[in-house]
Amino acid sequence: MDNKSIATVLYETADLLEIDGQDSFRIRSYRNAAQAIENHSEQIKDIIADPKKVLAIPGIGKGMLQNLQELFKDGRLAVQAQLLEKYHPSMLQLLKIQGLGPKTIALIWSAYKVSDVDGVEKLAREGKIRELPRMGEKHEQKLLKAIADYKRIGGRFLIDAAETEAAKLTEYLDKFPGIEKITPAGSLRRGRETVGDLDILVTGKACTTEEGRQEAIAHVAKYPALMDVIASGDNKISFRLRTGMQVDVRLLPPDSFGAAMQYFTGSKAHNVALRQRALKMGYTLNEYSLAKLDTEKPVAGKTEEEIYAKLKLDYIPPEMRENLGEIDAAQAHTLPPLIEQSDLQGDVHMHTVETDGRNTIEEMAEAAKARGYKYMAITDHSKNLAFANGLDDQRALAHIKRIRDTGKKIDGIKIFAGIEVDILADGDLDLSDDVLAQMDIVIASVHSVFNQEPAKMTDRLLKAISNPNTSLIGHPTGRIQLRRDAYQFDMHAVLSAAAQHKVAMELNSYPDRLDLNDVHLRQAKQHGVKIVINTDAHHTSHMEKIRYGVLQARRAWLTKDDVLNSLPAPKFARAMKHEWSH
Ligand code: DGT
Ligand code: CA
Ligand code: CA
Ligand code: ZN
Repeated sequence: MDNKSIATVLYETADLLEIDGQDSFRIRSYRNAAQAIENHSEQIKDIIADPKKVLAIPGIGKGMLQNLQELFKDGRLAVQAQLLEKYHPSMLQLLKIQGLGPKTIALIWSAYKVSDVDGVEKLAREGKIRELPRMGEKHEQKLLKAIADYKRIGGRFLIDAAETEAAKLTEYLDKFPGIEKITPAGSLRRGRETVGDLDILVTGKACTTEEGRQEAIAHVAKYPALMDVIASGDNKISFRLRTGMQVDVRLLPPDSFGAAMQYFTGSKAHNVALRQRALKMGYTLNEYSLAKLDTEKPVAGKTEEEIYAKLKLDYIPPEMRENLGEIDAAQAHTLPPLIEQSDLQGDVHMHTVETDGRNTIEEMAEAAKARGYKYMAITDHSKNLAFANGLDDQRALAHIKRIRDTGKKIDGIKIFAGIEVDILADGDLDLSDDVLAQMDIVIASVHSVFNQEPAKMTDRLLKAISNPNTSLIGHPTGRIQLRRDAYQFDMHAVLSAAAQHKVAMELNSYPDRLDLNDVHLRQAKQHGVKIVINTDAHHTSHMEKIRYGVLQARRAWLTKDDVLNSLPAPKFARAMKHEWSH
């Protein structure tokens, strides 16, 4: 259990205690401890055996120490478990709704004994929330909107969160003797930008007998981060994690593993098309095997490769399985060679302590070099982003000098001096043209005034693109997944202008950004617009997020030729000055 998971349990317990009407001192002690642990640099799991060290953390007393020891011993807190039993685990879902705090939830519970999202929505629709003390029609409307928002995005998770949960569960499952192979399938394997639920497939000796499967399922049910079991059968268990994420674990005999991988990786649309093809060829295809239609004799099932081969198709990478032409291309042997992470020679959107980053130029450069990059760029913010301590003309010039001086001192990696300059509300760039002209790379980004009329936003972007200093547009749609929608503009007009001016579009690898997304990337490619895949790293540890960007690029069928930062440094430098050539 890492510090974040511990903090989550303590925060939840505090909320449940509040719903239960317990005294505020006790509630506060849980919140304080959660906050202290969340911000503590050392992992509690590494010091739990040494009570003195744990007690030295401000906000943690003897009672909380006992709680932590219990959490590590049993994987849960008895206080929390009892409260969840009293109010039902769905209470934790309710707490996730914006603006619906423990006090209101307690009020609703005491009046109506309702503790789930659908139940509360029904009460609000029936006008029963406004009848509660201190509540009115306005509260009720706000609550309905919050529930709608929650339902629209609440069920989905960012890809990195899904990946982390899958890795933790895999580590746990791996400890069970009869389980030999564990693989995530579903949308996570296809690299979708968000994930609805986790689909985990396991196989091994335990999966070959009824008794083995039941033992394995019992083991899964004891997973410490599990909140409640939704359904459990002969070869499947579905459950919800404390984080709210839902998981399906399926147990399969080794002979069916490939068929199951194929089926549960999806997408559903890809599967439907593939099954139609199978039928035409005289086969049936399901999660157990590809079999002869007439004799039902299996002809493939152990691996995905043999299934695609039997269907006379080249192997289709999971990221492409969306029924967007990949089956025809696989038949015609024209699947493109998708870009790979190892094709990237540099990461060229990074921040340092000069603005809102956490590391120095040197530290970022060493980290980029350690990743094997041939080049990188430091691109700090401009002055319009005042809260990030953005650079004015003078500081920007001093900063690029520092970047270039650092570059002279560090061998083995080329450091480009750049800027992420704000696109102001009227489309002007935030720094003077002669300063921008001295940069190796100019990333122009919108960071403010997101709610312009679409026509105005389009003009704003077109003006930024036509500035001769602009090399690429940073996170071009401005969306923050699960939190903020993209600003509205005419993508077609913007991509046409980008192609004309040879201004590239960024694919920002930050898991909550991931824009351009797969759909827009495909459009960009059709327009002949080149892409740069960046991390927008604000810390050396962020550079690894590049893989999420690469996944989206692969989902859009991009190859090396579409991505400028797969070029060697000199050609890349020219591409940032509008000379695109591969
Ligand atoms: P998600 O969870 O919403 O992010 O998306 P997926 O793709 O993981 O969808 P999920 O979890 O409902 O199902 C996992 C895979 O199982 C899906 O990608 C394809 C397969 N599958 C599910 N339902 C059907 C179905 O009705 N027909 C077929 N052919 N395949 C299905
Ligand atoms: Ca899924
Ligand atoms: Ca599923
Ligand atoms: Zn930015």
